[in-house]
Formats: sequence, C-alpha cells, structure tokens
Amino acid sequence: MKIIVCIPFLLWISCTPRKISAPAPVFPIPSPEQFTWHNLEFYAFIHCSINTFTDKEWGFGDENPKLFNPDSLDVKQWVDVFKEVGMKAVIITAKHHDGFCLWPSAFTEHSIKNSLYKNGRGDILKELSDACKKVGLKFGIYLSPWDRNHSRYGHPEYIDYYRNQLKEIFTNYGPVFEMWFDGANGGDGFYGGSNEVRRIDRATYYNWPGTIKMVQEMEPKILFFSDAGPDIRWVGNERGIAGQTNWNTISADTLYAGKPGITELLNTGSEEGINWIPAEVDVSIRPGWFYHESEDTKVKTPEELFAIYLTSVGRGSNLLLNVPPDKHGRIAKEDIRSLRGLKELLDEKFSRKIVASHITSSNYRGNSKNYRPENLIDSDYDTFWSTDEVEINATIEIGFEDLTEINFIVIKETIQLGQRIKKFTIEAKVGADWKKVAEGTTIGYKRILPLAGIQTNKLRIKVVDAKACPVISEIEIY
Ligand code: FUL
Repeated sequence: MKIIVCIPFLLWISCTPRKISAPAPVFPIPSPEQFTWHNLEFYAFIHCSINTFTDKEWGFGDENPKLFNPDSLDVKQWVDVFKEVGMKAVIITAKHHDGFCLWPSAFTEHSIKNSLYKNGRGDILKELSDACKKVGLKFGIYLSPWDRNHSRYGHPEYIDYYRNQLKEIFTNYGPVFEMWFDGANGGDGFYGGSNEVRRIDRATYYNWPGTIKMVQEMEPKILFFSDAGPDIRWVGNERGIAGQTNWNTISADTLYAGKPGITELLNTGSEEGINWIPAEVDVSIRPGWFYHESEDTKVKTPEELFAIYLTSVGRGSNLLLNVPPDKHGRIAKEDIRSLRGLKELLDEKFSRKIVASHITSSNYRGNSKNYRPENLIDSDYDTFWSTDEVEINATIEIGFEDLTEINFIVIKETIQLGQRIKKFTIEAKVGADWKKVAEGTTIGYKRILPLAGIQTNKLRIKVVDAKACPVISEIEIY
C-alpha cells in the first residue's frame, strides 16, 4: 500500500511546540495554608506568665494572680527584635498549664484582670496581636488544654469553659495563623482547691474534632499543631532536631499519644503517610521555657542556634524558637545578643549566592524549557526542573568559572507536587575525580547541606531514588 504523506503537514507537526504537561502530583500534598506556613521557616514562641514570677516551669494552679506584675512590659520591643532577626511570626502561651490567662477572660477570675499589670486593665493578647499587625508578623496562640486551676477540669463542664475561651480569643484577637495544642494533659493540680490528681482519657475527653470544627468556623485558614496534627505535628523532641530523614507525610491514624516509638515516628514522618502533616521544631533559647534569672548565663550561643537552624529549617521543618520575656516583661539582653549573633551568622553564610557558569541535567522533561535545569538557579521558587516520567535517577551538573570554595548547598523540592525524593548524593570534582561530599534521604521544602569549604569548579547532584520523577524548584550554592 502506498501512503501519501503531505509534506506541509509533516512540517507543521514537527514545528508546532507540543505542550509538555507538568508531572502529576504525588499525594498527599500541602494545603495552600500549609504551603504558606512552610514559607515562614522561623518564628518566635513566647512563654510569659505567672511562672515568670514564681521561678517555676509548671505552676500548680493555686498562684495568686497579683503575682503577675511585669513593670515595663513592651510588646513592641519583642516584635521589633523578632522582625530584626528575620522571624516571620509569634506564638504566645495565652494560658499555660496553671490556668492563668493573659487576656481578661469573662469566664474566670484567674487572669490578668486580677493582676497588678496595668492595674488589671491590661490585655497582652490584644497588645501583641496589634503589635504583630503593625510590623507584619503572623500571630499564633497556645491555649493549654490542661488547666490545673479550674475546678471542673476532668469533667464535661471544663470542655465548655475551654471552648468559650477559644471563642473569646478567635472573635477578639484574630487573625490567628496557628493554634498550639500542648501534649501535657492531666495530673495533679489545685483544681479549685481540691488538690488532687485528675486523669483524663486523652483520646476522648476534649472531643478534638468538635473543638477543631468550632474554631475552623471562626477562622477557616487556621492550622492546628499538636503531637498528632491534624495540620502540623510535633517533631518528637524539644532539642531542636528534626529527622535526617524528614517526611512531611505521615498517617494521622497511626498517631496516638503513648504509642511506643511515637517520638521516632514524629521525628521522621513516614514515606507511606497518607496525610501532609509537617513537623514543627519547638525549642527554647534557654534551658527552660519560662524566664529564670539563674539561666541568664545559659542562653544558647549564636553558634548553638545556628546548629539548631541547620537541624530544623535545614531539614525541611519550621523553627519555633522560644524567647521568654523577663520579670519586667522585656526580652533579656542576653537573648537579644544571641539572636543578633544568629542573624549575623545567617547573613554571613547565606546572603551571597555563588553564581554558576553553567547548569545541565541528564534529562529534562520533554526537553521543554518549562522544566529545564536553568530553572533551578533562577531564584524563582515557582519555576522548576523535572524529568521525563521514567527518569528517576537523574543527575544535575553545576559548573563555576573558577575553582570555588563551597560551604553550603541548599535544595528546595517543589512540594506543591508532593515530596518525592528518597535518596540523593552530592559530588564535587576534585582534580580529575568526582568525590562524594554529601548524601541524604529526603529534601522537602528546604534542605541545607554543609560542604565544609570544598574547593571545586563542578558539583553533581544525583537523585538516587524517588517516589516518582523528581521535581526541584531551586538549588542555591554558598
Ligand atoms: C510542653 C509544656 O509542658 C512546656 O511547659 C512548654 O509549654 C512546651 C512548649 O510544651 O509540653
């Protein structure tokens, strides 16, 4: 049979650019609010309450509200310092386990309204949420579910009390970007004078689904943090260390308090996880969460904070760094010194990108410029490099004009399409040979790899294993 082919048609087929479709997402993926949360990276935690004046970490719940008396509390000082050092938000303990409230709640006498602060007319939630709005920081709330002051803790009436307080907070102080539900729950306490031990069933007592729904109706974009999510998970320790392997994915139904090995699971997440619940790293700049004068000499140094930055933000988590105001209600000079030192280190290490002279990859999707390797070094997270569907083991090569000293490489996966990479290596050309200088498992929103000042004019990043074809937004070299 003779096939007559029309030459102009063939020419048209070969010249018309085919639209190469982007890789399909590998589920689960972050919600838009979770994606915005990933972008925050670094923010402050404030513990300032009755414990600041009793020198305790956990108040019993029988403290006299008059003890709370910061004589020069200055929320502007807090937010200015946080802003100056690059933090993007603040989360405050509106009520810690002792039950004392930093706003004049209508549902209890155990609050700031009966303290000496501003003769009972102060409202720290209002002051701080206003100050955050002014400087452009997001505002978050920690409201301890456990309440060692409340007489009905452990009984159904307390749940109404807790929900009424949430209503007060969310109607008066929003927008609130993150709500922190602490894991410490039940035990001994004052409980309105009963002075006894009260245990609760953590799985059922609070009816979390109902409480969460109620808050979501008031604040639809809110993200909930707890040991088990549902939006952000605890990282499993308070030392500032996310897992070397850090999946943003985990299955919510595999998480329950008291489960053996839960802290390890929270630390690494799980490759097969069916929910997107990234880890937040909470750690204090001091040994305690509250201010204690005796810890003025124990404030973490800039170098220690930088190491924590690398094991949190540098492993794809967010860093929630606690900076507790002192008895005057001000951030202590020792803490400010360390925070400024950290900022200097971050600027010194990460403000001058090394410019690559060329970048190539073993494959890029459909040879389309939408997915070409140049997208990796265009300082635009929204553009990305990806490969053809079956090309999982891809290699990216980056060259420099001269022999260059390299201290850090930062890799950012395009997480809106799912977290995919399971294993990668980095090699540097040293003389005539390629030398492995780093390797890792997951990448996620951001992975920082220290390269110890290696001298090279070529780097090679190899994706060794991935859930599907890799998708990377940015590679930065410092
Ligand atoms: C813990 C609490 O018991 C500590 O006091 C502190 O608030 C920390 C952030 O969470 O579970």
